[in-house]
Amino acid sequence: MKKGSYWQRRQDSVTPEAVFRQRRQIVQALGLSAIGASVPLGVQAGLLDWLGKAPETAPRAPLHYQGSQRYGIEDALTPEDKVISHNNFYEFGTGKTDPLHYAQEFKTEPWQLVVDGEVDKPGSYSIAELINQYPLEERIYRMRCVEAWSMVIPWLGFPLSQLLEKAQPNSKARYVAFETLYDPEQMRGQRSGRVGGGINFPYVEGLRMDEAMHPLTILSLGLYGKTLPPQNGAPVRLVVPWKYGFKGIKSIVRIHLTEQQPPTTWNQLAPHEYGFYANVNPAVHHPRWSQASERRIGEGGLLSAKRIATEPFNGYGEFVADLYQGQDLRRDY
Ligand SMILES: Nc1nc2c(c(=O)[nH]1)N[C@H]1C(S)=C(S)[C@@H](COP(=O)(O)O)O[C@H]1N2
Ligand SMILES: [Mo]
Repeated sequence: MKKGSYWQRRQDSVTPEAVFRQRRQIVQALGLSAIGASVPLGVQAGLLDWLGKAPETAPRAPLHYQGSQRYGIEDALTPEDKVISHNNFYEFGTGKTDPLHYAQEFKTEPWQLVVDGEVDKPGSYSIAELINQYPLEERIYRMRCVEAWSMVIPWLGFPLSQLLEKAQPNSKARYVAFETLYDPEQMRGQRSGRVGGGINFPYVEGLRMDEAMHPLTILSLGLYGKTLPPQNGAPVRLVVPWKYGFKGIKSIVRIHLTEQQPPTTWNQLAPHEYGFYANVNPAVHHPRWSQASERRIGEGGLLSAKRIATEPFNGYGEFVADLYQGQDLRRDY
């Protein structure tokens, strides 16, 4: 990790809320409320992005945090209404707005996060215990979904390394496995293969030990100054900004240190399409689409969403490329 190469900034001068209000006024003035049927499909996504829609979401508590870091990324924040209404959370359905619609009753209290496996000091922690033990900071990170859309999100969290150090990994600990809650009664996507996209739940993810200990890897408990909404993975989720979004497992109940590389959900479902590493890489394409560029959610004009070039390691190469020295990242995709 290079020191002093990031810069700090609290927030964009124009708040997302102000932008949102403005757009609503323009839309009303133009009488555009009935947009849809007559607009070609390719144009609709960008148009809907631009118009926005006020998301109704479960109440969120403000969180205390210290400092805000961007790690070299100067992009404008994605407006909060986009961050909390365009989601991937297959436990609540495969559609981008399914999590917003179906996760609002999700119970995130009480909640216990178990840390066990190859450690000397296993434990189980409530969310309050985590917040009291580890000071939260704001991390403004790009998030690049493997589906070629992206956002810039102000997360609140703390380095995963702090929690792992407390557990005291033993000499066998080479990987870290993560597991989402399994609760079909609450999660409609876990009740049938169709709604949940054929995933074998619970959703599981994994990192190599050095990736898990990297200072950019955080456990997040909030975004935009408040606790996470359920659709973004409340009460605690992983954020690994140089990897595709699917590595950022949501609503975690267990962190398990292992000797062997753990199975991961998308790799199990389609091994030729999704690897264990899943580092953002514009030179290695998904078999069914290019990874050279991405659609930045919430940006672009009325008739076209903004497409930007995808960067190696999602723009975080100066901090993380060293982790993969000597590795062929075309094979280890
Ligand atoms: N448990 C679980 N975690 C998950 C997913 C999921 O379906 N289930 N989707 C992943 C994918 S594909 C992405 S892109 C991100 C999306 O995070 P966001 O909805 O907060 O933007 O969450 C990841 N974490
Ligand atoms: Mo994703």
